Amino acid sequence: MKLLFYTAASNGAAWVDALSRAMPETSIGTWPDDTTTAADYALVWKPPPGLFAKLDSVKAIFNLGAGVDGLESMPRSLENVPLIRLVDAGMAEQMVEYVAYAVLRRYREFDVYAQSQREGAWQPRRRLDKSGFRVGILGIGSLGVVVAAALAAFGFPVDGWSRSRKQIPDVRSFAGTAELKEFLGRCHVLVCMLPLTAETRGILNRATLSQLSKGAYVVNVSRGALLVDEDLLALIDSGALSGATLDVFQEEPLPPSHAFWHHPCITVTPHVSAVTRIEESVAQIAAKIRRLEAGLPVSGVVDRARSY
Ligand code: OXD
Repeated sequence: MKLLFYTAASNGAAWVDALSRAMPETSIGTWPDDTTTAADYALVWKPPPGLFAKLDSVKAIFNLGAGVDGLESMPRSLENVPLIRLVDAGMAEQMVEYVAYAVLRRYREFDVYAQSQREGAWQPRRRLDKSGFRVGILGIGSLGVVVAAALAAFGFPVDGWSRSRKQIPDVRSFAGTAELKEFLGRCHVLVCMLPLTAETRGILNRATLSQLSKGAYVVNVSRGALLVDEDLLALIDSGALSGATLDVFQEEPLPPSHAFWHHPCITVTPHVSAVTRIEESVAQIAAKIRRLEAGLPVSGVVDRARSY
């Protein structure tokens, strides 16, 4: 069996090494150096358009991450080739850590205490009413469900919004455009975990962010292009929102001149909320290739009409 491998990231050698150990019977060609024989499966992360010409005979394309927006330029001729994304592969645990930290930091007002410390002021504050501190997860997919459950276990009231209604214990599910306004109006913290698609691009804009509760906080761990940066900045500066923790940006690395870097109410991290773990991911892909070869179904197949 032959695999064709490409990643736009700098850790390609570690992937190829892990793949060779997990699938010793397989030969691995890397784009663009070694593409002589037609591959059975392609494993890609943000491939250049030229690579797609090599994929028309593959049995499936594996995306080396959860979000498939890096494959937007895939030609229609490949739309019947199954596209399979990573499912969890160690990412859910990291997402829980990141989001729980951001929510608890806001809820327990650590930034206010940090300011008091800088002023040398001993200023205890009344604990915020947790039952009124509602967290909304915008995008309740395989990672969103785990994050919602973790926040509910901390005792936060949690709502989730998705295209179709979900049944999740302790989480109220809102669905579709008709229920977005009500969902937003209840959020004290909005956690964005939506996939980036033509429908969700720019969904966090002045109109939608203005519907959040007064002084709400925004956490974006999904894709930078979901957010209209200037609308977020304007709403924070006007006091309508209290701040944001942002892990993803329209341009990455975030350009040095971007206002997010130095804004006192914005925390910036460099797209690290849930990084792909190579060993877990390779084990998942190898197991799925074995199932596909045996004619069995696999999870994580992207619905091309929905783009996730
Ligand atoms: C992913 C990512 O989509 O790392 O997996 O952003």
